[in-house]
Amino acid sequence: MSSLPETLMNRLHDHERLTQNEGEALYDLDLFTLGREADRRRVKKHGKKVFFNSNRHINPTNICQDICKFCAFSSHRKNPNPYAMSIDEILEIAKESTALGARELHVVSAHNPNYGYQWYGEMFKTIKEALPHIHLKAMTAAEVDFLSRRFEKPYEQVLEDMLLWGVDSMPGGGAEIFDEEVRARLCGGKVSSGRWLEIHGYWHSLGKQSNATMLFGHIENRTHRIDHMLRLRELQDRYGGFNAFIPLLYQKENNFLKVERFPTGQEILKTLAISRILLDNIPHIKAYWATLGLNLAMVAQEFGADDLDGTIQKESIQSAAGSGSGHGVSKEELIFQIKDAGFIPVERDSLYNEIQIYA
Ligand code: V47
Repeated sequence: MSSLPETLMNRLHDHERLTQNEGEALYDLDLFTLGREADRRRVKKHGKKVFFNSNRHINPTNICQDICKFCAFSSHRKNPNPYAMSIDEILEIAKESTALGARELHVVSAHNPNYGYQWYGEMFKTIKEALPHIHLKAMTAAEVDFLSRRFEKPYEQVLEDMLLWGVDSMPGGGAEIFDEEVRARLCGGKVSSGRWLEIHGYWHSLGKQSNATMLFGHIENRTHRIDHMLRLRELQDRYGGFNAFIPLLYQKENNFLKVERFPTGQEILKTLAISRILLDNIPHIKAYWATLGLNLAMVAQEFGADDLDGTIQKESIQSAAGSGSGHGVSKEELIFQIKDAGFIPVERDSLYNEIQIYA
């Protein structure tokens, strides 16, 4: 049973664009009604397809000049183990990963003041020269902002240099929660919300694509989540460059953020479903299995999500905070899970071109 005013129910059924207040009110719907609305939109866009890719995360360093309270990856965490890879080490990992089937390298670093600006260029160019077919999804807007400030270059120049270095698309990290007050408590000093959005907007204006994340389940509330989604919807109306929205569920171990209550499975599924409903202009909703766990990520496919991310091979950021994603998952397992849940597995590339449908 729903408990929403009739006018809002009608607007929801008619797929009209909902406002901040209406978005917040969606949480009052029972899970199945909300899920059905999200699923209608998902089926209209993607039928029964569930997308995944063959990828590998590489995190060249965990030495960071910023201190984000939720972060367990940085060497400021409770159990420090600072490292900084050389370009040769990164290349070795890149080669191993492609030998294991990765088509995409997701390269994200902490904000290490010891790497020079040209180091980034050399690193990406070295990978691209050795492995020209690999897709480089690299550099969050937080890193772009860090390089821009550290080396006193406009962020536009950093983004244009990334094109020259061979970066193909940008990941959605560093968005956290856009609300300025919550952000100041979580990660004051890092890229501001406005700058995060400007950086993605400029990247899109260059004809390139990216993703957008939202870190949830910590000190934010529903109002902040809806505000976050609507800021993304507004930017997407201008350039259309976001491929996927990725709600990242907060992992609580080994960091300095004090959180007392964690979201229920219902709240998590509602948040994903609402994102599918509100973000009518972002094609894909990713239920990132590394933070949700594979089981809930599969259930989320019934609640608006259509993507799981990928095989990952190795993951350091969420696993440092307690997720079970450190060693990735095999492609065969993803295919089995997707089929077993009654969906159609589709291996995609990084820009959602379909590579193989496992009917
Ligand atoms: O921005 C850090 C998050 C993000 C924690 O674009 C945490 O396809 C949960 O952005 N609990 C980086 N999350 C990862 C990221 C990402 C991941 C997968 C796919 C894509 C994509 C992007 O990890 C950070 C931050 O929000 N994070 N600590 C934590 N304790």
